[in-house]
Amino acid sequence: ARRTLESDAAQRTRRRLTTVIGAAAALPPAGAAADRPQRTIHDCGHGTVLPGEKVRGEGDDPGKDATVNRVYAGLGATFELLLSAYGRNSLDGEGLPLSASVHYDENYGNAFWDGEQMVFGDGDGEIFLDFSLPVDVIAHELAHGLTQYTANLSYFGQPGALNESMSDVMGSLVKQYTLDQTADQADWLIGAGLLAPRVTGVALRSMKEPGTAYDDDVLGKDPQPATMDQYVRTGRDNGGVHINSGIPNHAFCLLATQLGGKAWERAGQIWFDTLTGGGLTVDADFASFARATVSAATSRFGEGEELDALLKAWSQVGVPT
Ligand code: ASN
Ligand code: ZN
Repeated sequence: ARRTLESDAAQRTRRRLTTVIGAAAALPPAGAAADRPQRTIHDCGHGTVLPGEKVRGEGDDPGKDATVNRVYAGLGATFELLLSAYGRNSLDGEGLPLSASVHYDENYGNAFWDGEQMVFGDGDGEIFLDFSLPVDVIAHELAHGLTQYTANLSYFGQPGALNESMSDVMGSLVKQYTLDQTADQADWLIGAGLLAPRVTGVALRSMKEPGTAYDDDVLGKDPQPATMDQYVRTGRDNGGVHINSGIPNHAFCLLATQLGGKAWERAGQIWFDTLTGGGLTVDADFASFARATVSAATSRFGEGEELDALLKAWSQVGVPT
């Protein structure tokens, strides 16, 4: 029974908080369950009615559908990174249940967050395969929920590209976390394994070398810039949200590889603090985001190698701090 009780340290902390600020309620009750994900996966059966039929709930054994099982695991991996690395209990910080639907529509070549849940298409098999295949794509969609509950960056122009980039950063971090990779070992690709064999390319995007993920007759060439001098001014794609995200993506990759080690620990912490710390407005542009990362890094790590690497990374992509 001892195991189910609070540790001595937790009891000491509780007594101290209770006596000092009368805040016993700030700690979970003795013996409370650890934060756990609350996942539900639905099957749209190739229709477009959401969420579709529930096919797997939290704690259910894996079924026969590999897509369902991959999405369930991907939601779990994302929940786990948020909790273990950043101490956040789900997207809203309060244990929000995670809902996803698979087999959306016929040959649907995308995945998305609809404001309440994730949705995954199977692809057409000609250009795109099943969107549940890359764990970073699953985490990307989930991270749109995290952004919605925090900085709530608007989905157009530079704030939109920052919204997109935050999802790519979290996507890549979840992949690196599940593979236990260092920044040097990571491929920094988003959507590796998603392109059908006939497509000339390796992924949807590259954070290490934006603009090089594919060059194909049907898809065209990866349009992402790596630096501000290549910034794309366009009205398409909500003002280039999936295009100019290459610039903050590249800054993050430069920072993480310069620091070395596990990218979610220091570089990821700075980005997480920036997103959740209240220092961003919904219409933040690249420069104001960069300044917010500087303030987050300084609060978290002081004026050391993290700050030096951060300033260098923004300078390399041409964003002023
Ligand atoms: N897969 C895309 C994304 O999450 C869907 C979209 O354009 N919103 O960014
Ligand atoms: Zn996105």
